[in-house]
Amino acid sequence: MVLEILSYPNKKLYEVSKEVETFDEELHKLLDDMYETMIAKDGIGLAAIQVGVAKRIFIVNLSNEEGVQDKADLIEIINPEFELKVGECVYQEGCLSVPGFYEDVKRAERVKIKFQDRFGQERQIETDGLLAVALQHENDHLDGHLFIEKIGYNKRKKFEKEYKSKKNKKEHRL
Ligand code: QAP
Ligand code: CO
Repeated sequence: MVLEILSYPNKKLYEVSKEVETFDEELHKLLDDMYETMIAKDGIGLAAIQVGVAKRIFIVNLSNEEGVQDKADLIEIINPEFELKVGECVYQEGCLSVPGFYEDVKRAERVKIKFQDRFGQERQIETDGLLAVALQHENDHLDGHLFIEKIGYNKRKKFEKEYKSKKNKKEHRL
């Protein structure tokens, strides 16, 4: 089932998500619906809070070397904890909850995270590049943060201007 994605400035997006304690059918259904929603909206990452569920869950599905977004590469992350963050990199980010806006964000270059899979099994990933960026972007959602909070003052003003202009156009159409 494709779920509705909450978008800026929905207050729910600023909530801090809670740890998952039960790895049951309901969790699996949520993960499956999140995947369907992310694919339907052309995303590469999605956190549960973006579909209104305040649980520490996100998914990431990057394209492979052939440029194919293969479900075999889907990563489901529950209760993540960063064990290492090193270096610095800048990547142009977007977010399904901030549609149509993309901006450079500075993050750690290499990360190591410890997390649980859909069965509650403990896992680890150490990575860099786009996957490291995606893990940090999605993890921020669990603490109620959006990437637009990490951009510089002038870029934030540019975002607010674009957002207000879009909102005005929408009101005009009514
Ligand atoms: C987070 O972002 C991310 O504005 C996932 O109109 C960002 O899937 C991971 C999207 C940067 C790594 C690097 C955004 C789709 C999708 C839009 C997304 C839009 C349609 C964003
Ligand atoms: Co996002």
